[in-house]
Amino acid sequence: MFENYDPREGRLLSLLDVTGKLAPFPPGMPRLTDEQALAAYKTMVLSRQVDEWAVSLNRQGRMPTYALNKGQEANSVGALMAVRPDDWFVPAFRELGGMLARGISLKQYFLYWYGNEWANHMPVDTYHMMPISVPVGSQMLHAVGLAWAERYKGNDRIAITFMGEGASSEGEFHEACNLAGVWKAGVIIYAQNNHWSISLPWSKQSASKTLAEKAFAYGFPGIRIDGNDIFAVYSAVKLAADRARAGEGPTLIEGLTYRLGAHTTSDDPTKYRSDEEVKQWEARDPLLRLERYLIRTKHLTGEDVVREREQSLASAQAAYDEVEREPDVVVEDTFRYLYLEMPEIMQAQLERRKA
Ligand SMILES: Cc1ncc(C[n+]2csc(CCOP(=O)(O)OP(=O)(O)O)c2C)c(N)n1
Repeated sequence: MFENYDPREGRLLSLLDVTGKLAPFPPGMPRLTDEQALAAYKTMVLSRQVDEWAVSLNRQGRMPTYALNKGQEANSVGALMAVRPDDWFVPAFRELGGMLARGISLKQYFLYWYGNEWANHMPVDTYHMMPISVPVGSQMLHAVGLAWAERYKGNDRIAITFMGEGASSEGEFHEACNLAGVWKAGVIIYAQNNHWSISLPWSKQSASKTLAEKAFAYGFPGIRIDGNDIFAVYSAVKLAADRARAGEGPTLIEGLTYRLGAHTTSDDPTKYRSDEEVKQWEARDPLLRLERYLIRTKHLTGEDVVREREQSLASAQAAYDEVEREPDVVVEDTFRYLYLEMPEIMQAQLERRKA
């Protein structure tokens, strides 16, 4: 199937247009059902409301720096719905929707951005998720290792990892792709190409036309998809997951998307990108596209939309209030859990911090 969408020939998988109309599915293409689409919509609304509330909390002085997901929701929500709940989920830091699809609570998510180390104490056998990874690029290698380990143990579990397009400039991206190809690891590397690495555009990250085409040099397929189209995301990831589970190896998926908000609450994107560009992408908002589809197919009414937004905002507010009632964040916790035994250099840092 991937041969039909070779990025080197300028092909792109897109199924849902901006008016919410779904194209006929090519034979054999897995399809997100309408029931799943409605569930995805609810998760995306929640993700959007959480994001907007987080920015508001930051402006109120109640939330430290926060990384926004707004506009990118379809990528991780669609992807997580296309893998099994026990497949490894190895995120970067812009996969709130995927975390919600995996069943992570809002409180757990907010604890992380509040700076509480307990956010990373997640029962691994329940969520099969690695902690959020802020060091750009480091997580892809973990995913390849996990996928390979599962194969070694004779299991059919696979791994899916996320990255931004800027992370392809890191050495770890090369190392992860190279090993994944050599080992035929059951891994899906999902790059959310939101066009900007903070203020740096793709044209300054790479001379390659597409990110997806880099996969071919490592000996596995790469595909470019409309990352603001949840149907395309689901189909591509399901195909890649089936491939990985069958022992056929990795896939690199480049989801074309856009972060409609700032890089983080500390960033001002008006300094480096134009209003026209933002407007163009607002018209391709993944949430509105799905909403139009669900209204068109009578799975959703205008009243449902308002109710869903209100309930999601109320959940976000309640979850953060709960986080603020937790005992104070302990500085030592930041140091305590990285290594089984704290190396000397970290001990010295901790002493300095305490002083
Ligand atoms: C190794 C490393 N270098 C630099 C940073 C600072 N930093 C945080 S996000 C970011 C840009 C990442 O861009 P991209 O990979 O495209 O992901 P996006 O933020 O667009 O989702 C940078 C440089 C970091 N966190 N880690």
